[in-house]
Amino acid sequence: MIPKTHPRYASLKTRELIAKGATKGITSMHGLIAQGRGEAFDYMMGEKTSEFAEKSIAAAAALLLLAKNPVISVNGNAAALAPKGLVFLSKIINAPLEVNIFHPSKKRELRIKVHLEKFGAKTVLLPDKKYKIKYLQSNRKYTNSKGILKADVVFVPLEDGDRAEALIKNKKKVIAVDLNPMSRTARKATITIVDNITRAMPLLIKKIKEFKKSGDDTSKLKVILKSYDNSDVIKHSESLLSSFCHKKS
Ligand code: PTJ
Repeated sequence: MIPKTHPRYASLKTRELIAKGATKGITSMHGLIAQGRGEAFDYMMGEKTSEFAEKSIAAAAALLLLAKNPVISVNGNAAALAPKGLVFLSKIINAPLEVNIFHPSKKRELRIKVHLEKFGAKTVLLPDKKYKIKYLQSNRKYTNSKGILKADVVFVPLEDGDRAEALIKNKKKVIAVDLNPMSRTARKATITIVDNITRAMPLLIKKIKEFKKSGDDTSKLKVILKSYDNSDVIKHSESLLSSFCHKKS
């Protein structure tokens, strides 16, 4: 058991979730390495949500509420770290969850689906080899015709490489959650939330609830989106990283 007084309590609890995910066969072994990389960036950014991440979260909430066919893409890491939040998000914006994994495994896809259903998910779509998105070679190209294939906005929490770019080329808007502001995903996404998924999910849900409660009309949400500049968020997140390096030298 990790004592709550441990200075790295939150980080160690997150590690525990990923390790459990791997033991249950939800998260791939590679997912443990991805988590380690994320932890390093999180450490350098002070393990808290920056004001720039908060801006991205507000813009993401606006975009999800304005979307006609939003879809939440789930991989092995996201399923282990934030199942409750992902399921809740799918309910409040009325969007399906779609399993989409990089390291191919039919068994793992099914396990992720069952895992999300245990957390109350109503619709969990699985990729279908009949439907592919263009400009992508990896296993991530397979989609569901009721999900990512027809989506206008795809929520993509923590993943590798080139799918964000491919989704954009397929005329979709992409919301990424990625602790590495230098990653291809972070740079190519429409909106990049540079934050740990474990912190970003509750904040995103809170923002969506806030917008819904205040009855914000679409024009107000559109203003939020119009004034949002993703390259500025990336720039400031990188500055945060470099200021950490300067502090230590
Ligand atoms: O389940 P699969 O097969 O789809 O595989 C999923 C992983 C994550 C293993 C796969 O997509 C992968 O290899 O990803 P990468 O290339 O390691 O990229 C993951 C990105 O997520 C990196 O930029 C990490 O910094 C970032 N990251 C890791 N943990 C977190 C994170 N971002 C937000 N919150 C985290 N907890």
